[in-house]
Amino acid sequence: MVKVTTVPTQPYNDQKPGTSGLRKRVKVFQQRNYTENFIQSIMHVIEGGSEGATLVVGGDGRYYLDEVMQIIIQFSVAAGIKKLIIPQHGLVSTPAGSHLIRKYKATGGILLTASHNPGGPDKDFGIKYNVRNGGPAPENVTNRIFDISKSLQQLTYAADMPRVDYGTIGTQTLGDTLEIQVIDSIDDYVDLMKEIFDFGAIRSFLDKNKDTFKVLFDGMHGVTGIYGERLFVKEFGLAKASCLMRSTPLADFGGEHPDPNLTYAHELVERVEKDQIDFGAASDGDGDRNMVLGKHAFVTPSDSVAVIAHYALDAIPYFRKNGGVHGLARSMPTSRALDLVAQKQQLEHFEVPTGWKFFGNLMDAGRCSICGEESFGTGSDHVREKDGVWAILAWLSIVVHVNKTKPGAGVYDILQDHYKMYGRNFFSRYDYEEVDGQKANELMQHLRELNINGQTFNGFTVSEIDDFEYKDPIDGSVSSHQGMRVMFKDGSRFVVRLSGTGSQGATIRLYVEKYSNDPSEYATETQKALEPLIRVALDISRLEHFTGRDKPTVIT
Ligand code: VG1
Ligand code: CO
Repeated sequence: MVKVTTVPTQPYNDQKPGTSGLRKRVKVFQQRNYTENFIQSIMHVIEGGSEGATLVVGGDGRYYLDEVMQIIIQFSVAAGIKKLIIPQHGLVSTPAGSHLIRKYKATGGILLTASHNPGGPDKDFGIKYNVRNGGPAPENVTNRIFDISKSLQQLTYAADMPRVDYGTIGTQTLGDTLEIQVIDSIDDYVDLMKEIFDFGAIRSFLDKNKDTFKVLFDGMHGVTGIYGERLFVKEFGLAKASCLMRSTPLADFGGEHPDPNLTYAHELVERVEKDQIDFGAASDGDGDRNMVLGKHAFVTPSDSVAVIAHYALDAIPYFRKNGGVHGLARSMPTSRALDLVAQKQQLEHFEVPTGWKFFGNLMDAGRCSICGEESFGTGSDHVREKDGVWAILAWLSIVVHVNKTKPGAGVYDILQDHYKMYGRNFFSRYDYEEVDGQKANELMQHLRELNINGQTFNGFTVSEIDDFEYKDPIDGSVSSHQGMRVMFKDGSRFVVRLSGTGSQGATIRLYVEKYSNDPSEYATETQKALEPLIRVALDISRLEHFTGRDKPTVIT
């Protein structure tokens, strides 16, 4: 017998979802009723009301997952939810979760992840609400969640319910109406990938070149290990011992940052060079980010989305099946390499604020097929989240495609060919983590007040400064203050914005971009190519003065 009770609660005032859900230290979520309040607030914003709704619930397997799964079940019973679809053991990547919401026509989903942030009792947890289209809730919904949370007075839930097991596939009923369906979490996603890519071609390429083309996938002890194993070992026939590393999901990600970049995936980076790996790839804790490497080659995410867009129609069957590529989009700080592909292919393209939620409307309207962010996020309209495994399979498909006419071509050659066609957009991001919040705001204020149009710094003449504002072309909603952009006459630019995903202090992100169509520069190392511009950016922003930092925490 399930007993529902209503108890008083005290609201918290800091439950504002950031760029992608509410992310805080586990200790914060463990405060009295903290998690309960937030889940209750979500129950109040479910489209069409919680009664009769279907939700997909799962996460990246990080510490505290089970406690929150149980809380969600307790509130679902009380809120009259009709059905919860739970991937076995509650494990699901963010893009696979997005797919489940779409495939099973659920009302929405609750994804339990703090993405690439570390996990464990002293690290981070996160709760994200996704809506019917499978994408992160748009700002009008997250704002409502926040408003409700600030004045919440009571909680209605099945407080004393015994723990519900979701380790076994099957269906159970709780209370009068709640059906809990535990499903295989990998099948649906792998089926989707099979519809998108030519698995036969990938498998036969890897088989034919098994002595010369080496693949290594780094799951970073996040959730994608389970998909990686199914794909690379079972579907593509590679040997587990040689093609996978860190593929077991762990609650603390092995104590590391599950963030696929040159800093945190250094073990993969080293192995790619040492073991002469032709194709190295990694994904983050919740599987929406990706990094692709080759021998002597690192694909910057900004280039990645441009290269994928360039080859999409020829190398990825999905786009042919869907009548072509219908528009491209990137987040504002992402380099403009993608714009050049859009111009060449005469495709509509969009520049949106940072955060995947801004792509959803464009995709739903059929105006964006492929999009990306500089933060190792790449994806398409097959789901409404960025998709790390998808991006990795897209690159593998491009390698297979290019090898038809250029046997032996690898990631390095594909990049150099791209630069020859379009020129190269050098791009780098400097992150300053855990900076004092007030100092970070002072820095932004300083940038807003700058009056330096026409002035020249170290050879770079300022042409325009603005605070990026986006008007959604579909629903007309406006998002302001999305980052300060300083543009120069030669087309270079830098951008400064504050992170919306950090859980401690403020993180300042500085993005720097410079275009070159001088072939003698295409092989130049990024930091070297950007050095003069970075100095100008630090000079104009007075970053060192405001933060007291003489170097960033992470460079990507
Ligand atoms: C960061 C990235 C942004 C990304 C977001 C969520 O946000 O810059 O591009 O969409 O993380 O990615 P911010 O506000 O910290 O810059 V994930 O993989 O953490 O869900
Ligand atoms: Co992520």
